[in-house]
Amino acid sequence: MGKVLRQTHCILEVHDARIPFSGRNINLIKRLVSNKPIILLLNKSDLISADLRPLIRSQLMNKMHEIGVHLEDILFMDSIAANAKQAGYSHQFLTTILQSVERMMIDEANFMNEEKGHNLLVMGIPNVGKSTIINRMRNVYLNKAGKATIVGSKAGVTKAVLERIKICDHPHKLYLFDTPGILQPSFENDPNQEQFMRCALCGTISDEVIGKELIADYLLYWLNKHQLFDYVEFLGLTSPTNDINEALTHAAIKFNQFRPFLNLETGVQEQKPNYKPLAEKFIGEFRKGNFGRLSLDIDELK
Ligand SMILES: Nc1nc2c(ncn2[C@@H]2O[C@H](COP(=O)(O)OP(=O)(O)OP(=O)(O)O)[C@@H](O)[C@H]2O)c(=O)[nH]1
Ligand SMILES: [Mg+2]
Repeated sequence: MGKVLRQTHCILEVHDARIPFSGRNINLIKRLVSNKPIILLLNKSDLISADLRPLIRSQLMNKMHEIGVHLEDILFMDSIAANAKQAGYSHQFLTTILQSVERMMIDEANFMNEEKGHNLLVMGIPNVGKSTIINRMRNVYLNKAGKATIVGSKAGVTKAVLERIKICDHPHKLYLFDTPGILQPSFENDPNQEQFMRCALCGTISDEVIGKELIADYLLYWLNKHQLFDYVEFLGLTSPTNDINEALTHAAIKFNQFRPFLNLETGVQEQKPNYKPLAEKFIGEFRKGNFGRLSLDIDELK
């Protein structure tokens, strides 16, 4: 990373737009990048309400300013939208990057070498869409189809710092380094571990680490707290509940998902709700955005 950082002219920090305040490892970023320009990309913004964007933007800018980190810009990306402009991959995005790099050039006169091109480094916690962004930039700005770097729905898909991936030729050559989710999510002032659970809900921490049932329990708590009751029908309930076991038991009936177990007292084979895949189904429904465009950090927005 150190070697890559020395050759980097601009950092693209990627984070999940559903959790703009949770899990960003800003102190580590601050230490690693020193004076390099940072552009924050809030990805997966298709999953939050567009109305919240200006508020999130201004609050984050202020927060970063307070801790002495200058952000060049904050951009909302929907990297899987079919239309490139709608996805956030406009000419303006490229211009923002080039302007940031140029400012760096003025600061460090001989730092740039036009022949070798400019290097960008994509950083962020796992599963926020770093590889997707690189592939999309290459696709839009270099007009290359296919994937140069691997994408996956689970945390930890990218395993090593890869080769430079070219993403643009004109007006300058731009290269990107993909990184694995090397930044661990960071939690400060998180006494109830809510930020931690929100990160888990967004898949930035492997589900296996926390356990799917526990993540489902937090999702149920969060939906109830915000009076969002679409889950009632989805889980086959008749009314809201705070009890995840009750919720998943109803879901077991609806989806006919039971597993056999031997009752040692009676010696009879019985059926039990198969909680794990049911919890996964419930979490999956949230992750697809089917309970609405939900901003998990909404209570922290003033
Ligand atoms: N809804 C939505 N999903 C996205 C978006 N961008 C990426 N994804 C999905 O998020 C998942 C993770 O994407 P990756 O690009 O592999 O994420 P990463 O940050 O490179 O992950 P690691 O390499 O594991 O750290 C994949 O299932 C993507 O399809 C987006 O803008 N919106
Ligand atoms: Mg990746």
